Amino acid sequence: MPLDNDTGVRHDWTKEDALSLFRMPFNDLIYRAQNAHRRYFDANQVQMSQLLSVKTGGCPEDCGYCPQSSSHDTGLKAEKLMAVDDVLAAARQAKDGGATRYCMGAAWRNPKDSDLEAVCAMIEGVRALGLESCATLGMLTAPQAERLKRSGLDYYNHNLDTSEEFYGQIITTRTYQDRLDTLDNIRQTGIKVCCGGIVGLGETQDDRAAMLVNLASLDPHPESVPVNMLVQVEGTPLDGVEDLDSLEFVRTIAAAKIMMPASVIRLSAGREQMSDETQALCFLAGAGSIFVGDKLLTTDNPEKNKDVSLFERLGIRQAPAEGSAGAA
Ligand code: SAM
Ligand code: DTB
Ligand code: SF4
Repeated sequence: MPLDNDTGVRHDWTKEDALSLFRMPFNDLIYRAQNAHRRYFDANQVQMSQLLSVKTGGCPEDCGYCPQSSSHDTGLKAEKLMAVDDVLAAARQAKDGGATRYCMGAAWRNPKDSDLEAVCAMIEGVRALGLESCATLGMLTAPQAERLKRSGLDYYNHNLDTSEEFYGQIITTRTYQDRLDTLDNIRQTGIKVCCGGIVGLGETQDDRAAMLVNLASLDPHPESVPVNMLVQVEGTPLDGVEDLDSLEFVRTIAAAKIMMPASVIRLSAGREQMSDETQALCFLAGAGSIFVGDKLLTTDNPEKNKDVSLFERLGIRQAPAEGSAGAA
């Protein structure tokens, strides 16, 4: 495996390199990941973001994991885009609850230009509250990304989700290349990139390694890398798939941290189903951010008192806004 350069930040990871990380003895892997984390971050701080689904359900994409796809019968009621004032009232509550970033998600294939204007008003309002802003609205054209930048958007979330090889078994309505094109459109504007994936879909370790290689090939690395554990939802094709071993999930976080040390790795969906001990191992492996609040987009997330207790028992403090060490 090539030696780290001065910064530890590399864009030339191969799948073999990544697989050898996954296959390291667990203690060695975690030790290396924790060291990588400490080069760039305070290891006892975790950043807190809060999500809101501003446009729920009825999505024309067929992502096999997602309760919001109109291809799956999950009983979720499709809703219209929320009113700006309602979003800002919820954002104010999130700020009072301690979140430093507010992430607005819409179940769209791509936004219509008219909808984008309303989302831009939400972004301006969120920033006026003193929160960082993040949006995830599906595919974007270059002019749409520029419009979001003008509204002051700090981060855009758009995931690669899995390996290119496994991708076609999970999503058929848009291609891997579509995703890379959107990511490029975002990067060009200067909006920070939040891009990661989802594990526990029935993919192999090879797929997890390949996904991380693709993420680490983005140059610069995404500033924020969400690692989602599948939340199984009845009615989706992936409901009932075999659970991923929680230690393999921790290994995925650790490998992501070693491969993208200056990026914030986000312990994302799936915390409600995780033990405190698994979450603690994720922080040890270099996860520097979580979603707080009782809900993610449509599924449950741990209640505030559980997170407060976990942070207290681990001596973890909340990271101030702009926890990222910047683009690498
Ligand atoms: N519609 C937009 C898109 O797909 O880009 C934005 C929202 S989508 C819900 C954002 C990400 O959430 C997906 O890329 C996927 O990684 C994650 N996600 C969706 N459903 C999930 C589930 N059931 N469990 C875990 N993560 C999930
Ligand atoms: C991401 O990677 N995970 C978040 C955020 N980006 C938008 C969403 C998780 C969604 C989990 C399923 C749900 O609640 O609907
Ligand atoms: Fe739609 Fe996003 Fe869900 Fe895919 S993940 S079905 S694009 S909301």
